[in-house]
Amino acid sequence: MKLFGNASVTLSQYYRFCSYNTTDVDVANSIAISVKLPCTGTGTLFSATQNWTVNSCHGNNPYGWFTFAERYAVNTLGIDLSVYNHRVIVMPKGHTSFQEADCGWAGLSTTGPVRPYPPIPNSYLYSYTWIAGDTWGAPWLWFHELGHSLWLQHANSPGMEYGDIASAMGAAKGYGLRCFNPPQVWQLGWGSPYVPPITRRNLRRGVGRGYWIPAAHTESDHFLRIPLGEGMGADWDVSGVPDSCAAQLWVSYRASSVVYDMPWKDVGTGAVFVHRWNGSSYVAAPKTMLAASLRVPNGKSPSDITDMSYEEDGCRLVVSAKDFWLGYAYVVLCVKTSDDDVETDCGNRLDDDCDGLIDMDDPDCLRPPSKVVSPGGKRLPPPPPVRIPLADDEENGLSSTPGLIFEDLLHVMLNGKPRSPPSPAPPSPSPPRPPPPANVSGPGKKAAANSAGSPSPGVGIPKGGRRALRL
Ligand SMILES: [Ca+2]
Ligand SMILES: [Ca+2]
Ligand SMILES: [Zn+2]
Repeated sequence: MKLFGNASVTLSQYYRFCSYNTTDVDVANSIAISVKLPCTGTGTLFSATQNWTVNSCHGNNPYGWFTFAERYAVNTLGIDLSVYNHRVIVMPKGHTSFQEADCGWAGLSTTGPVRPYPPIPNSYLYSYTWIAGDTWGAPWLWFHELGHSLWLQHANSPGMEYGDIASAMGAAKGYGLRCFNPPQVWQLGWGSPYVPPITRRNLRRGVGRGYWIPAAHTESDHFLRIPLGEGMGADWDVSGVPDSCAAQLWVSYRASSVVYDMPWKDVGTGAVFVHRWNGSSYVAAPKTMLAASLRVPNGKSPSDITDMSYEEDGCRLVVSAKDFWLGYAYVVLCVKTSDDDVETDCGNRLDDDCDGLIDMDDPDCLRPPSKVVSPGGKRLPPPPPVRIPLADDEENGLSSTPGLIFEDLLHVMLNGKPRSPPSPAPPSPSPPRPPPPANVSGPGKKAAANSAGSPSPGVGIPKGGRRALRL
């Protein structure tokens, strides 16, 4: 049980850190038993007469292994299984040597509980997870697979399964262990928006609205939730967001902190993330999408992140990272007055293109708009997504086992996937800065920090009792 409680990096600490001390592994009440499976057997979760074999990881075979192990636990060992709501099989090493070639996954898991299926939120009984014997000692793998068992889906980036380095439900190119991304933190009930959800009611066309937001690891309630579809077509909607836009964006500031959340190698290196996720419940099926990673001026940002603003397609909403101070990032939201990327009206007192410069302050207004070809300091279009040949499991037709997520790719990432190069040395210290202002006008505005001291690092204050995962 060292993985859970006694090693230098443990699953227990991992949960406590990422959940802001609200969730832990119930180490004292977890058990591990050794079960020797026969090569074939009869009886699965779905049918007492269904045959299974250990030679295939497809179909209902993996469920048959669980049924056998559970019968052994109950009938031979006399264990009361009803108290164990997360059940994990650690496979023998080298399971691919006796299974199909495409069974080289690092893990499998049910999405939510195995029973009932489809999930009924209020009757979570237990989940099933399968961990490969060759990689079973990796806390990240457990955190990822058990994330599925808590309804989380993979964290993607455009065109890339697992492409979100902001989440343990993604993986690609990140440096170390990771917590989850804001929509997932929200799904798990581990954190809430920093200010009430920002809707069309809170936005005005051509007017930037700024927020100082804390680094994710310092506060459970650290992100902005922006449901742009809310209020669509309403009388009070003067936001300028096109009615066709229904995206929900989540904006956060994330910095490498301690071993359990290290997207980048150097502690303190951070970025503003924009996620898109239209889900509205903790069992929602859509996968989270990392829409943008933004460099934070005056902060310590990874060298490969160069964009400082992001525009959501079809929404005219521009998210800009503007500043950094004492662990907080300053983020500005602005809705363009048109689809153009220039200051279209030099006398309307609006920042038409949301570049932070209004009317004559904007160099666009110093020359005829028609001649403006490549305005200085403009947003660049996002680079094409980096595609590596990672196919979605479903596309490969590998999801023949109902309800299971096949981790074909995880073993690649666990076994010597090259890591990103170290970040460059931090820039020279910036001059002392004034304290950040409280977030500007808005419902439930919240002061980000004051001059009395820096925000304290470390995990947030425990909220309520811990929820235990029983393995
Ligand atoms: Ca402008
Ligand atoms: Ca203007
Ligand atoms: Zn997975």
